Amino acid sequence: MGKENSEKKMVSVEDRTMCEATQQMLTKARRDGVKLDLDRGYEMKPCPIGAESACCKHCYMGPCRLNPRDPYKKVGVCGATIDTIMARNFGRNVAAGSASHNDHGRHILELFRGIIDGKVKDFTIEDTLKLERVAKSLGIDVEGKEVLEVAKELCDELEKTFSNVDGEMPFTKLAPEATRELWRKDGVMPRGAMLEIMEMMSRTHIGCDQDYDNLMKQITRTALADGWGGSMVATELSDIMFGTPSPTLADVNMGVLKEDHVNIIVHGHEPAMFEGMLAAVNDSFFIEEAKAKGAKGINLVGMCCSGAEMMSRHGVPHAGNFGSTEAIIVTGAVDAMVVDIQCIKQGLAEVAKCYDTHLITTNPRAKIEGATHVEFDEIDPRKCTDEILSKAIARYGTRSMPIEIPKKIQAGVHGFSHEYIEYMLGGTFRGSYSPLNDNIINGRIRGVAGVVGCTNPKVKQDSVHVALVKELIRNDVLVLQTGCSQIALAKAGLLVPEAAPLAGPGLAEVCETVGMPPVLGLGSCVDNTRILIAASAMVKAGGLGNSIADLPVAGCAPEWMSEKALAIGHYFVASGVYTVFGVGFPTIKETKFHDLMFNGLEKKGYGKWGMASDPIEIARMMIAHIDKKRKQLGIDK
Ligand code: CUV
Ligand code: SF4
Repeated sequence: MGKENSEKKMVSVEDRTMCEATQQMLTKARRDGVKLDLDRGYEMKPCPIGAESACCKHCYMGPCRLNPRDPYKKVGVCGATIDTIMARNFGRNVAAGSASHNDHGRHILELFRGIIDGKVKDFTIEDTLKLERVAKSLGIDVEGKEVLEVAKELCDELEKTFSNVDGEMPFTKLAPEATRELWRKDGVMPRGAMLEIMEMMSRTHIGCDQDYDNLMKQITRTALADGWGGSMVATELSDIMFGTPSPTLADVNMGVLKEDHVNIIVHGHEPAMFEGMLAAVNDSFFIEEAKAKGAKGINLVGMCCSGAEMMSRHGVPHAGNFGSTEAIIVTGAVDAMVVDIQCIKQGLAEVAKCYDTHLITTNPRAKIEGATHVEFDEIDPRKCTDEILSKAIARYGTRSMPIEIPKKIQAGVHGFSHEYIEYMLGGTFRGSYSPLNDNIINGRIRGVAGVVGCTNPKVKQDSVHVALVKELIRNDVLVLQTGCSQIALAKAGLLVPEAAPLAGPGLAEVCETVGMPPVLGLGSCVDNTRILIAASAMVKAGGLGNSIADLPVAGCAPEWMSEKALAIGHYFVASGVYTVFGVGFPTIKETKFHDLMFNGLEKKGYGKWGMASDPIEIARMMIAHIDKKRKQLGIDK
């Protein structure tokens, strides 16, 4: 009877995901009796009070639950109002998201210092031109200095991103002056990330900051300490160490797995371990080992954000986004899934066990019960990568499961760094402004949208991303992408110049002239900072106002799920961008805090939040905002 019930409730795989490869694997998993996140997500009934952030568990007088339908009727035991409770919850979400990116950025900085000190020998400074450019942009005098000298000064300067207790975070210098003036005037200029996150946590303790407007200031500062802080450090230093991406052809989707190869998937966020793996799989010793076991070779592919980063930099194939990480193990063809930090579902351990796949954690900050831990150390990367290769090759040799790899594969162009976008659309001045600004002013390009972020099993995987982006480009909005969203559109075949006819006539003309796709893939989540830098460059190129808030741009994370996404969303809002989230939003509409986020911030000169779940509705909201900005700029002919 229980079984009958659950079968009746089973939603068709086509309703869980629009990714055909993932559908195929979900069908197989159901047949095999293995439960995936895509089905768990459907079966979970989220707490309706928590979903709207109407509960607080910041002390043990509670937890206190307020009524989302009548939010001002009650207060918590301590007297906290709904606005205080929502602001504190949101603040702690943003603190966690900002902490994740800053921890990642600080780790990258440590690697950079290790190279400078000579302790790290397996990595190097790949892009010395970018090193100089970034150092100069922070006011470091590079004249007549050796590479290592400049690197050391840059490293010392960027250390302040994390450790400053006063002053202004280094990379905020890159923002337009008017935007920085606003931050200074309101007292939200970020100092050091560790300080901002600590202060966010302390101010949200019971009985501390209980004014939602004042809390918003620290929330804003904590978010800015992500976008103009740790995330930007991660992107810029990774480019300097591993190379700045330029357009690269890469294959995406589960068809990148090869039945007759040892398949190793790397999934996570930090590039160092993946770079180490890439070096190790080309070692002839292991290739011979693999051949001795009957394999044709070793196939290294990525997933999620580190996958997106490696695809951008080196054209490493990408097997799928967040919604497909459990599903791909169902192929039986994954000999090892190697992970580091963030967005790694604990459920992977169970699925890996069912399909005899090695799930290998590599980072001391992220172990998983039931997984094998092989720690990665930058000073001796081969110790870890060699052990992983041995395990994966041995598993190939003893494969006993039937293998089923979905034959889906899609080529696309990835790796549009902000430098490349500037070069491609702004390098040569034609009119009074850069060609990108010219094309916006003359209306061929109506505006620019960033469509980014996760997939979420609450909604049909990829479907909102794909429908939204198609609608935006159809309306001549150039789309910039990162993270799991970029992978969704890559699978849908839009990251190729041949997709230009799907764009409106103006954008299509620009794409055809330049030879670029209407949708540009910028990389991983930390690479959202490339959008901040590109937006700042648009302001500096002239003709489109004085601050980021003046630009005809908008952002969206249509299938978001993580606290990092909230931190990213809020740093875009705080930098001046209208940012729409899909799925749902942890606030109650009829409250003062919600009104501050969705209206009030814009009146103070920032961007603002928006929320809608239907992709066409989201597109309409973003385009309406772009049109409003065009009108304010007087370019709405
Ligand atoms: Ni960092 S944060 S699911 S991997 S985009 Fe993908 Fe991106 Fe969200 Fe996570
Ligand atoms: Fe309840 Fe206040 Fe304690 Fe929160 S801090 S749990 S609202 S008493």
